Amino acid sequence: MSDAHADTDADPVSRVIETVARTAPEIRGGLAGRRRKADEQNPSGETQLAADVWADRLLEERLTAIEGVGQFASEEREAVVDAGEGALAVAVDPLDGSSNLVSNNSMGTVVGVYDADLPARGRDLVASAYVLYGPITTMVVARDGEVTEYVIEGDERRAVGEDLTLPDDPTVYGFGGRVPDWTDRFAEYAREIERELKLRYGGAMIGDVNQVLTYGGVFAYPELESRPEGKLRLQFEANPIAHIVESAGGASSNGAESLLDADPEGLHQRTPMYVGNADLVERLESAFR
Ligand code: AHM
Ligand code: MG
Repeated sequence: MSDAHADTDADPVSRVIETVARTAPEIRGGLAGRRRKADEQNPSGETQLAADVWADRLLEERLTAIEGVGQFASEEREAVVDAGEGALAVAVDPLDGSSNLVSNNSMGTVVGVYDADLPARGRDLVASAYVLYGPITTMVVARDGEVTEYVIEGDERRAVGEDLTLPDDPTVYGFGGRVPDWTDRFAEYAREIERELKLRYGGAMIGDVNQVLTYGGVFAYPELESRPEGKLRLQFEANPIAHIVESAGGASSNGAESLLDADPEGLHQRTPMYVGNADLVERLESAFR
């Protein structure tokens, strides 16, 4: 990788980011042949695709080899993997939105680098990133309060947007779950938002969040009647995305407080998730109060 070859001396956080960037084209390159179901379920009880299992193994092998990484955990495996000595814990969703692989739509890889043992609070994140496998492969990284977007082409990673912030004038929203399953208080909020913004929902959190980062707006996978805890997982999905969105000047919430302040109860714990422009997230919280 052009900016990663010198990475033997890089700090471990940079090495994690570089390793994910280097692995992304490989993950992408192997998707075409891995659209079938994998006769297994992940710890959240969802059917895995061959691609989920494969991306998980690639990332595990490479990220656990990094000096300074002591723990590795993934949405696709039950327990935390002991990676030896090291203060950092890396949590990944190897292929977010992988059901989109069947219909050939966007997907992503999500990474959270925590300076604490897992499960950890979002405030313990020292960096977070996602890769978006869209028409092109991009990577968004949050570190030290700054968000950078890169284009990944072959073994090159080129910064295309520095110090990204959410546009002030939001235009898009994307809400998951079936409308009849929404709680009354969320449905009421959604009705207001629908009048102001336009719907952009693709079924992969990373694709939908990237639209919010690009155009401004709000993404939610809300509390549901059938599942008050929502669908997305705190360690692998909600925390890293909240960290990125907050670093870009936006806000996050679980309905009551910033996702980054939520105390983790378990590795695969789910949480309702609301992220986007600060005023839109504040309106959600005040509607819920
Ligand atoms: P996954 O990580 O198992 O792919 O699940 C997460 C995905 C998110 O990307 C997306 O926001 C959500 O599940 C969509 O769920 P649904 O298909 O139920 O609308
Ligand atoms: Mg996911």
